Amino acid sequence: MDSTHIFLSTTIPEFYGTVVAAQANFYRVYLDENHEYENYDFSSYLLCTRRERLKKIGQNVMVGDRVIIKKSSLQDLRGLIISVLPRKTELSRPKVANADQILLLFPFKEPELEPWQLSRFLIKAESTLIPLVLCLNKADLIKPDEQKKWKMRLKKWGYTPHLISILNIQGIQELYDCLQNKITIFAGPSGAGKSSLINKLVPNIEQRVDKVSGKLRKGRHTTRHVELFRLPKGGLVADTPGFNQADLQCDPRKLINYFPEVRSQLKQGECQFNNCLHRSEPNCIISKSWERYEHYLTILAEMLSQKEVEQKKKVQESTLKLKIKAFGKEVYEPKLEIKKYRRYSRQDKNQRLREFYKNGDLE
Ligand SMILES: Nc1nc2c(ncn2[C@@H]2O[C@H](COP(=O)(O)OP(=O)(O)O)[C@@H](O)[C@H]2O)c(=O)[nH]1
Ligand SMILES: [Mg+2]
Ligand SMILES: [Zn+2]
Repeated sequence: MDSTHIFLSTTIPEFYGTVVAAQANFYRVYLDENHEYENYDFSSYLLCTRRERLKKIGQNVMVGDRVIIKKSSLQDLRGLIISVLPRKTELSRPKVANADQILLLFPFKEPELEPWQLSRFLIKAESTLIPLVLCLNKADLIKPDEQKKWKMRLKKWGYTPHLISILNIQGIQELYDCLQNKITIFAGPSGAGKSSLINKLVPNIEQRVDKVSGKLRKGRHTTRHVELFRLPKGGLVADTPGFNQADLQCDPRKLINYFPEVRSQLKQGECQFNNCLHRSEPNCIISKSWERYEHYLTILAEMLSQKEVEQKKKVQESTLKLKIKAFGKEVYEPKLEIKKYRRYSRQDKNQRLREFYKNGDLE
């Protein structure tokens, strides 16, 4: 080892960075700029592993995590993740930490904008409690007055959507501004234009764009791994293969909170019953005359029957035990079947041996 190397390795401080991709035990990390190192090229990514101690304490590293990195030399494009900073938010599907907002992208046409499907995606996104940006794409395929009608309608739903066309570059700059210096997760049905939008916003990447084809005119999912892409002027975006409206799941009592058009009513008072589901209970403060009230009732019924099925399962599957993990997270874990899996402790073994000799029997 030459003297400059020793000099560097003892003086290189820790760097801060963001994990943009993860695969097996390797992490791609993008470092924050550090003005002490004027000549260092902060545009390149580091390939990192995580410190052994993090594994031992069960600290996982997620895409989106803010991390502290140790490097052995300034030039080396590798690094070691020595700690993970506390997360602001955590999404499970896709597994992303610190998302600032979800951008829900829907097309006006191809496939046709469908209120019920849009509503489900909106509720799913709202249930994450991460701020939501609604964006309607392919504005080139419908007339301006139709666009306006949708805008008015969605205003009544509590949203101010961005109307864009990736094809005509309509509304892209305004959208770009709202993505700056934030981590944004793109969600929406396949065929909406998520990959096309990422291609437009991030230079030099070629996300596969699905051909809208087949009888259903639905694009296929081609995006698999979650990866954050850097916007030229700051900010990170990711596509989401896993964000699906079909797996909507929430506490029936919380469902009403995911409808912004009535959320304010909840702040103005209280229903007579604190477990009110806002159907036909007496002295309920939620009005019944809003367009999506039907959606609310249908999804509520779905959530209630889901809950019922779950509760039945819980009773039946007494082979599961409930474990309360960090932050009060409830996790069901299988009880180990004693005969098959449980290892006997040494004390147990000795006891069994003693009994074996005492009884003189052979198993
Ligand atoms: N007419 C029109 N087509 C678009 C627009 N944006 C995307 N598309 C098309 O919509 C299809 C699906 O796009 P893609 O980006 O793969 O959608 P994803 O499934 O959400 O990733 C492709 O054929 C795109 O060329 C647009 O603004 N206008
Ligand atoms: Mg795609
Ligand atoms: Zn009520």
